[in-house]
Amino acid sequence: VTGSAAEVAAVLRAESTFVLSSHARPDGDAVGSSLALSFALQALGKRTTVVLHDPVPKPYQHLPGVGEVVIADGAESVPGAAVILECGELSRTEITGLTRPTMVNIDHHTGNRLYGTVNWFDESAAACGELVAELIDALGVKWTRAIATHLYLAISTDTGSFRFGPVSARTFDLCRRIAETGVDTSALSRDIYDSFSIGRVRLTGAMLDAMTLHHEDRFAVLFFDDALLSRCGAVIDDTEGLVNIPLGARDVVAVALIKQQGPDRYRISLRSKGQIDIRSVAALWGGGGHMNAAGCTIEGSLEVVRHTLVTAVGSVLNAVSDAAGVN
Ligand SMILES: [Mn+2]
Repeated sequence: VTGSAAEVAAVLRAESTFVLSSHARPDGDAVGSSLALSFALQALGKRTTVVLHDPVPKPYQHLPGVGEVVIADGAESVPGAAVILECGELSRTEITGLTRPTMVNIDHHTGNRLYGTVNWFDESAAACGELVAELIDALGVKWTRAIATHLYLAISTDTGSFRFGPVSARTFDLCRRIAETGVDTSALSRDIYDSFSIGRVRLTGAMLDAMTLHHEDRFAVLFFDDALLSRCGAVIDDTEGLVNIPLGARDVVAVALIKQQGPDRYRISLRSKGQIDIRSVAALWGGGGHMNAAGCTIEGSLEVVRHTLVTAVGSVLNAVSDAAGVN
């Protein structure tokens, strides 16, 4: 752990205007952490602007404050101290103009580069939203329903509904307090998880139909490209979270989702269960993330990319089997 909620709170109290940002292609933790903190700073009478590189995913668009999020490539025209949430390095924002005299970095990703003028990094947090919750307490701001809604979005999505990552007593204590604000967490969960398009449902079927299995069904590989998206009537937003589906099979302990980004260029999302360190696979190609969720970009033909991934994941699976004393 680097830094603390108290240290960050002292820095934030001294400023009056803020630009908050998070990573490109924002997920629930990026959106929830940014907006929860934005509402808390506003409660202290401060001016805030949330700037993201890409639109908020559709299932979260009706949540409070999302309509005021600025989508832009640059934040030069937005005044104030910068607060960067949920980014291992500043470049993950894909936004220029965020380097400021006061730049706060709050994150839980292993390998955070500590690029802020103030850094608070804690990889024991199940979501960046857990750190934001502590920070809001340190700022002395009462949790409103809007704040609690965004904290729940962050925590629920980053843990896959409390199934993975370092879910702890802290996680559930925060959720107890979220429920106490009057947020209807089951209605919110239906909004978050059951509001997909029919294109998404069709795409799920097509991708699973073409799924390949390797290493005695322990490793599943999914693939999509623009042609498959359009054939299913789906858009890129519809692919969020699909990488987790094969983990629903008892035998599957690791998944790669290969997304074609251009000729011979593929974005890889990786997931794993338990002690399978999938981040070590992403790191082979300069990627990053967490032990059970990581990503990287690989160049080459699809068949070569698939083959190298199968080999790399095989080594990780064997290492875990060896450590467990089985073959
Ligand atoms: Mn996160």
